[in-house]
Amino acid sequence: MWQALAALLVATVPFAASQIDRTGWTVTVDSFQTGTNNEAAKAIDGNTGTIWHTQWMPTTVALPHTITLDMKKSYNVNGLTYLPRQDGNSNGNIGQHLIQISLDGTTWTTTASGSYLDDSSLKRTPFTPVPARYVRMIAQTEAGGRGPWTSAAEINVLAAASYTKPPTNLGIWGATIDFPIVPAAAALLTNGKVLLWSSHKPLDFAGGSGAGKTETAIYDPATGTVSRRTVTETQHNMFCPGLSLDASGRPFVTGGDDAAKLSIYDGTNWIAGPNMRLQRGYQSSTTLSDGRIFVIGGSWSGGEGNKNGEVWSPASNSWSLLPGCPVAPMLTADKRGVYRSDNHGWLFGWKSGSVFQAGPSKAMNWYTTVGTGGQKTAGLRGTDPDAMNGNAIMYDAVNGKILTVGGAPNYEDNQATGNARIVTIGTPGQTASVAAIGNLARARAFHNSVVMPDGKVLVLGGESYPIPFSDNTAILTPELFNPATSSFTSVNPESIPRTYHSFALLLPDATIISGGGGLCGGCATNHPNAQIYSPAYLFKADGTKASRPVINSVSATNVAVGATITVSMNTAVTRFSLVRYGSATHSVNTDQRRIPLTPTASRLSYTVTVPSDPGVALPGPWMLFALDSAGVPSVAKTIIIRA
Ligand SMILES: [Cu+2]
Repeated sequence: MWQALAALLVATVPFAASQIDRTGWTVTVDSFQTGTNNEAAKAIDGNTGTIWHTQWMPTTVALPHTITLDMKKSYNVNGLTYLPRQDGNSNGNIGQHLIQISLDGTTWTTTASGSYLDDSSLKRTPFTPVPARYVRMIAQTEAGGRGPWTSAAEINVLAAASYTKPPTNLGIWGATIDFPIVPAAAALLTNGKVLLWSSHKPLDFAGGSGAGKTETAIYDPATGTVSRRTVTETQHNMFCPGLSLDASGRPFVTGGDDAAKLSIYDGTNWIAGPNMRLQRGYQSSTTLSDGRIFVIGGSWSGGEGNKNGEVWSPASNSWSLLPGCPVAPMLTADKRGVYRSDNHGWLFGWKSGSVFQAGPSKAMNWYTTVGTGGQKTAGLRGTDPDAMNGNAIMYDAVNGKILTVGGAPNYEDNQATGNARIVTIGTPGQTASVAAIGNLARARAFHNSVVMPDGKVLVLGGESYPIPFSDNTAILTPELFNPATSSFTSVNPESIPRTYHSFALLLPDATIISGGGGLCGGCATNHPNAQIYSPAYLFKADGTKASRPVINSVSATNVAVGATITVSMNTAVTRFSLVRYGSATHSVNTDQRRIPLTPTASRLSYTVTVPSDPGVALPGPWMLFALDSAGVPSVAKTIIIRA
């Protein structure tokens, strides 16, 4: 990572299209201070020393405040930059906001929302290209909560190279969501919100070992609001951690920059757990069939080598080393040695307390966590090379089906692979069966993959030549895996690179959030934002929104494995699925997995049965989706499954 900092000095910013010349524009605002040279035009005068400021005397004017730019003709636009005041005063820095565009000044479309960091740095909000004559910012809060003011030194609009209306049958990227941090890690919470965090700093990782704090944010999809919180309670810099959702859905964060620590978030409070036995960073963890959590690897932090397995037990809230779970069989042959070769394991908690390790090493392994642990080879992943920073996704847990996709032999500075394999597992300890399928059209590493309610898997972002903190070979076009054909199709591109330190997660409304990337201070590759993708299944053939089946009620939301759940629908559906809540950091998401369910029906009342093996239906929170005959999914009901 340290050596990679040199590379960012020459990195380019793909979205940094040119600023549109503001000559002749007019600007209108809801409020400005008279008599102090703070009129609206100061936001587009090219002078960073002058500011637009809303009225503060003799009385203040309440938020929200709006500034509207009339560019006098239509442009294809794909972003806005906001420079807060540069005079050392923070009053009026914009926090929560909306960015909207219009062709006629009457009908407005939101292209971005979210919250900016409360500092004087330039705020860049890229968004999906769109034609617009008018652009407006609505400031909903003052970033520091100091008063009801809004101020701006400069606002610029960025021109897109081109604009093509994206076809809905390839899914649609929604408005950009701005965050006050670069989210390098994320987890879906059982309250429907998304927890995000960076390091001890909002936009930078450097110098964080021992910092004892983490910058976090929470995004609420229901309201669009983004809140920020500095977490000091657990004295843990959670940058580059291991991450799992425990049996009750709590993000369980191990190691990283503060390499022995354990922090658990219960949705309200951060709780310090016992230190791990070994110090780790870039380890992986997975929740087990009995609700314990297994951790292995992690030489990026806390010393190099021999990062063998250990397990946390919720019953005793303590860690135990597992001497029978050596890390050696799962090392890659990385040119940087063990510092990189034990990173980011592809772990799956499975039957009878076992763990299946599908990669990134070309060797696959079984671990057992019973007693003092055990390890057994599971064979090679076909002819696949080591695939660091690739993905493995269990898209059908009932049949033990795992898609592996992408990655690179070395952590950085080498060509990624586009290889894809279907790995099938069954009884723990048995050699896995491996089938090669058609490659990705675009080789990539540092990407993320998300399993969807219908069993398809969206592969997003990444770089074809992985270099941390670089977007030079960023891949903007996601590819959609169809398990029925074992093939990939390209969908509408993202507008923002999602490479190193990015994340993606399925949301309960069956959309996918893709965000983050960077966390390198003043670099050009910081992406403190996300976008939400609405897959094609949410649209009709004519491009209008599909009408979605609605789960009126479920007979239980907290069930044991093997339980039956009766689901009352508003309309006929043909299938159901359970998708476990996800967590994501550094291209690893050991939490998500999908269980297809075949219902029995009595009119609009459907009965589904949760698998009886807790290694398949891993304990924790799951999203229950109903799908109609056209494949349109409902919004999910959350079901907690107990071992
Ligand atoms: Cu990292």
